[in-house]
Amino acid sequence: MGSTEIVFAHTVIALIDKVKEYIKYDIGVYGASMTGKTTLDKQLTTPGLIRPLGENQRTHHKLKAFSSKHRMPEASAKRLVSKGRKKTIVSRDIGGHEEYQYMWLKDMYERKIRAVVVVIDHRHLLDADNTDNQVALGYLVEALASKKPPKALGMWTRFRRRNYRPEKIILLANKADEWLVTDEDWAMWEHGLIANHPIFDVFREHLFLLQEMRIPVHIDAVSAIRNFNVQETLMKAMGVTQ
Ligand SMILES: Nc1nc2c(ncn2[C@@H]2O[C@H](COP(=O)(O)OP(=O)(O)O)[C@@H](O)[C@H]2O)c(=O)[nH]1
Ligand SMILES: [Mg+2]
Repeated sequence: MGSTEIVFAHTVIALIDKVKEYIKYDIGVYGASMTGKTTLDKQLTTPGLIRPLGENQRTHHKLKAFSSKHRMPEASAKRLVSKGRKKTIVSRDIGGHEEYQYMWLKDMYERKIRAVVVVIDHRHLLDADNTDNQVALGYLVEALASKKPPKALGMWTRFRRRNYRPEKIILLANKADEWLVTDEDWAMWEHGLIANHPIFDVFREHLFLLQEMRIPVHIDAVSAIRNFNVQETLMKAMGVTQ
């Protein structure tokens, strides 16, 4: 190849990379109430300092007129940047209360999302009787294991999505500023061994199930409010960065 051709080839490769940045990657963000989904949504939309959200700022959805179904919040595009790479993702902020759980599945199947992001926090470490996080992950894993699209979709969409399933699960243990504190914790994280942290112990059974269903799981610690490791984890899990 002559030097002009090499320059040309490089330009084409750079152009393809640029186009790829704008190809939208659909993700679904689900998890129990108060784990930090809305904070994460805001952090991904506009990185910065996010006002702590109080108990009266829970995410809620109105019922549709003359229906028992809730109105879906709009999906929005976000630009992620990590290690000099960029990617556009699309997600929407759905509430974590039990009455909204069916909307997680509806969103997942309707938009055919590629990655399911499950947001958990450390509440089960603070109170061993609290199972909010386990219930949330369990709900999603069991729905995927059943291999049946949810009833809320309607016959036609259910038929069209009969073979759909997400490519991967990204388990984000949020509020790392509160639970990733000891030197030992940090050493684990730095060595890439965070999946061994006790915060994930209660999820092992469901994580084994996902592995057996051949759905890869990416696990990491983040802090949505501090913007710690959020974009890095998502970009790595999507395979954009190493
Ligand atoms: N310490 C800490 N608190 C957080 C973090 N992310 C969210 N929160 C707080 O957790 C609470 C619930 O957050 P929110 O985003 O509303 O959770 P959602 O119910 O899952 O949408 C709020 O008080 C947030 O300020 C974090 O990374 N660290
Ligand atoms: Mg919320």
